Amino acid sequence: MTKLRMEEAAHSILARNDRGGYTVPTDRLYPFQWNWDSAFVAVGFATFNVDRAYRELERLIEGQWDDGMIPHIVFHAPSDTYFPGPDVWGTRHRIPTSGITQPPVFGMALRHVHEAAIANGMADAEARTRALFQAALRSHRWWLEARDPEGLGLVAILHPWESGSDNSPAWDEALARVPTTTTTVIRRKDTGHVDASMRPRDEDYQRFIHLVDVYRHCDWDPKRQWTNAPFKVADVQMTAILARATADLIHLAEVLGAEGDKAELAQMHRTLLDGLARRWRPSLSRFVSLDLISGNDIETPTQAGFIPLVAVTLDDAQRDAVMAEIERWLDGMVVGVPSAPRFSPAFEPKRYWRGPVWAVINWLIADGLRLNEAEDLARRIEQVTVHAVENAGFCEYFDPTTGEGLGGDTFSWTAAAYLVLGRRR
Ligand code: 9WN
Repeated sequence: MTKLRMEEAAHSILARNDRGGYTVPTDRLYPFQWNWDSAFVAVGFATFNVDRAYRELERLIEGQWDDGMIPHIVFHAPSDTYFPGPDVWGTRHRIPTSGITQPPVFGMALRHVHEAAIANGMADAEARTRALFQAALRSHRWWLEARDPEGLGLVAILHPWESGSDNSPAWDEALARVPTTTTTVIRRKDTGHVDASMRPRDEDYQRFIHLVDVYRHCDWDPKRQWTNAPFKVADVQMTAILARATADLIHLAEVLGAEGDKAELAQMHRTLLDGLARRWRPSLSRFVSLDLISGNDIETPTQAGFIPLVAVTLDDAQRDAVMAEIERWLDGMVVGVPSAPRFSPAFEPKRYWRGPVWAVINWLIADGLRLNEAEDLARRIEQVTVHAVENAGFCEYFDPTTGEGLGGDTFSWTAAAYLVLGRRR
């Protein structure tokens, strides 16, 4: 297919997954609005329809809680093709939502959408950006208050689903402490859409739902959840995305003339950068997350270790080390960057977040490399991603050893990634 045809195909996937101003990740497997998927999708929309890009973010914010949290799923309309649905979460927002969150790509997306709107001379750009900026600011305040109450400069996830990298091997040790008992009957739907060998195991789901049960019993109160959480990891991927989104909001505060907000965001930004700097491990050539229950570093190699590049300026030695490490992960792969490297005992090239390649992760890694002046490697990763989509289609993720497309197909964020990265060629 030509590049133009591919772009048309990407547009039609976004149109097909549109449910009225918001986009589902893919039909049936994920039939609601997901938080970070929508942020990436908004950037994709901004390449051809800025009004629709704003709409995506505005509809996500309909789910924002009064305390500032933006939930990981907004259940705008019922569907029985996904588990766990609203009845399992038992939250009490104006519209049904889940009770946990996801990486705050929102602030990064808002800056992109705003800049596209200004470039297009859109008349209501400033008013729409201003409203979404305030929503983003409230969510960043929530992050620091609710998820870094001890002031580490690192924000914690209380559920693997919050990381967006659900059953990453990085969570294995911490998740093993979570009981498999649940008070909720588990009725998985995912394995009816996708082969079970690509998905998390039943035991993982029992632990995922145990955590939901615990937090529902805490009435979704952030302080009670923090005290009772059987899983608590200060995640470098999450913290890096929050730090980068904070930098993007600082830029928007300047543009909007919001001086007070800018000072507050600048303070948050310094705190997060200090926190991230402490997580660099020269012996591993990457950043590592911290298990807040055991107090141990999580040294298991996953893509998360490279995501801080989107926020942090590395010194020369760090940059050379990261580049060499990424090259090692790419070695022998048909499509990189794998979510876990082949040399790791946890590597499974087809199973969710334990080896496969995600286009949006490559997008973040490439952005981080470019920010750190590793232009050639950034371009290579972008090109490999674009070719993977051209060869295998707009699927959820790719087997790094073969390039085969896996998981759900006609995937919204893969279409968005293609639109954005395809133009960088
Ligand atoms: C749980 C929608 C989401 C992504 C996540 C991905 C997967 C959900 C699931 O799908 O998670 O949130 O049921 O497996 O891991 O990153 O946002 O695409």
